[in-house]
Amino acid sequence: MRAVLSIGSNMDDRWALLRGVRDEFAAEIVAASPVYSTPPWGVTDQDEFLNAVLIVDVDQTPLELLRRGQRLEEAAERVRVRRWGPRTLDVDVVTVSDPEEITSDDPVLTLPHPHAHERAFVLVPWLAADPEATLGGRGVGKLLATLDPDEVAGIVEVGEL
Ligand code: PH2
Ligand code: MG
Ligand code: MG
Repeated sequence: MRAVLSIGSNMDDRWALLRGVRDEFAAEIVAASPVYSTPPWGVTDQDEFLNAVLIVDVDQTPLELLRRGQRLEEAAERVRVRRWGPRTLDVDVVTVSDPEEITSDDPVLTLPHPHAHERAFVLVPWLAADPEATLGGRGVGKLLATLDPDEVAGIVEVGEL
């Protein structure tokens, strides 16, 4: 199956943490976005994030992929302090396709990610990794056009993953 992963960090060595995820999936990556500096979304009194998107082909179930991401979060000594708060590493499964996009209302792994469509820090990197990307049947470029232009403009490319 193919999956879109949104990865983010706003604590410790953010570049090394994101590159650790890239290394974990090295053999399975189909496309990777650049890295972006992004203002914190949701809880705004925290440091800027680095965000990127990886598109991977994995021979796993969605839940196995989620656990794999969570193991990377644990290895980064991620502590869940508060919802949407600071984190060393976040690995979110945005969509899974096999080959059609899978939907799931399982609270452990809701697919597609329930906030992806409204987050410029997910959609901008995703579109860079895959200009043809769709989410729930809608083009990611079209979804981006529905967001606040200031929010989109805040997503600034800062280098390669
Ligand atoms: N993740 C969150 C909450 N807010 N803001 C940015 N810019 N990037 C993130 O990855 C992020 C966030 C919850 O996972
Ligand atoms: Mg998240
Ligand atoms: Mg998460």
